[in-house]
Amino acid sequence: MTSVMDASQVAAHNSKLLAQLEADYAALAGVLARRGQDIEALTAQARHFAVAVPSWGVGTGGTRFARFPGRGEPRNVFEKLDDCAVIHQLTRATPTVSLHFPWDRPEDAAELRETAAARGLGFDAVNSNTFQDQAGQQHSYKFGSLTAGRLEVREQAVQHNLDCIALGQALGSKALTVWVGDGANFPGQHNLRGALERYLDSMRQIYAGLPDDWSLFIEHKLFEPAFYATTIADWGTSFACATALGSKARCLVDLGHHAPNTNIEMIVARLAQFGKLGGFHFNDSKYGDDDLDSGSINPFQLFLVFNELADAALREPGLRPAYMLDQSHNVTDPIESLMSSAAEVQRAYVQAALVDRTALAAHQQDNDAHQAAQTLKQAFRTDVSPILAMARLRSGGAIDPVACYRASGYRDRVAAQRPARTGASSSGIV
Ligand code: PSV
Ligand code: MN
Repeated sequence: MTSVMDASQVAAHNSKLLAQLEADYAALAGVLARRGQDIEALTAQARHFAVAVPSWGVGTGGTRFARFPGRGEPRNVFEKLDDCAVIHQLTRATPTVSLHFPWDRPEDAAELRETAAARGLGFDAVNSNTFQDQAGQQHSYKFGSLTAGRLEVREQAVQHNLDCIALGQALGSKALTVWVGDGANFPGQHNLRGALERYLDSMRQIYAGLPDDWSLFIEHKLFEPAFYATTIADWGTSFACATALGSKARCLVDLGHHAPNTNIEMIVARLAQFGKLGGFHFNDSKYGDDDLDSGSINPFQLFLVFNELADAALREPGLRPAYMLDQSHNVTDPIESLMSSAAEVQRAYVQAALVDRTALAAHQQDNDAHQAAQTLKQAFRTDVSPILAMARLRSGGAIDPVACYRASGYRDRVAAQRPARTGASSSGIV
């Protein structure tokens, strides 16, 4: 495997922090032992945790007002893989990349697959894109894609998704995520029921093209770019469509795609209960689909999501939802944000494993709401940072990924190799 970062730099970084980490780890082990919990089992669990990096996340994002490019942004999918490899090398928690087509369409899929493998990376779900028009495209998606009133537009959108499946197969992916921005900006613009009927008709054709061992993830989103009625706006519609399509179709929950204050952990519990939880796009938000770093605004919500997942895993040991980040980095170095975000999602996963489920069930049975809530809070308040750092160290990563990355000078090096470009970002956004 070729490392993008010099392994000796990682080793030097770790040796400086090792004594401190060992002391913190021993102290936490003592706290957990008093609660009857084994730190080694938790560290082993943390080492198994993995979340996919979105290829579009390593480029600088923007808003609909402006984009302020970062230094050394990747200019193509191969450079994106280099950045993703740094993230995985230091965190050891991001072994796969989720690609977005046509933004990441390679000329030679085999070459891309080999390059990824050489960097220790594989591919998670591939994402189709019928929310933008591409150069040379015959029919516009201005008035919808899979739901469009005109048959030729729908056929083009279906074909794009089938092309994504073929490309994903060549790359070793096992899932297609479909998010469409289709909807209406005005009451009366289109027939609400008719749009969903056309969507289902299009999705049936895509579903028919899925290989046997593939999944189809339906991603819902409340609003934007449609501001009156989005066709796949909520988990209920997503669930109904996934059910209508068949067992390979499941729902994908992007944390930012709900109205403020929505109880997302309950959505997760419902989807898991009925066998339709396909995966996640992790990010955080305050107002809408802000695409902020995971855990940066509402880490308790993230913990509660993982608390439901931990409960569901006890009921269905085979449950394996796809974990993916989906964020837009406008003011930070994307590599730093993605490393920290992967660790925040991993943190919530470990904290959820700390919940004393026997005590929780007893408090629930006794209608002791206060102690039930405190049982969750105790797990959430536990600083599991030493477990995360030890898991990284033992897996060959960095004790402090951001510090190690900054000391490495990687951004300066790629800034010299990748001259700035104006216009669209390599993420495809803005
Ligand atoms: C839409 O807002 C979304 O969450 C979908 O997952 C897209 O594929 C992604 O963002 C990138 O724009
Ligand atoms: Mn998303």
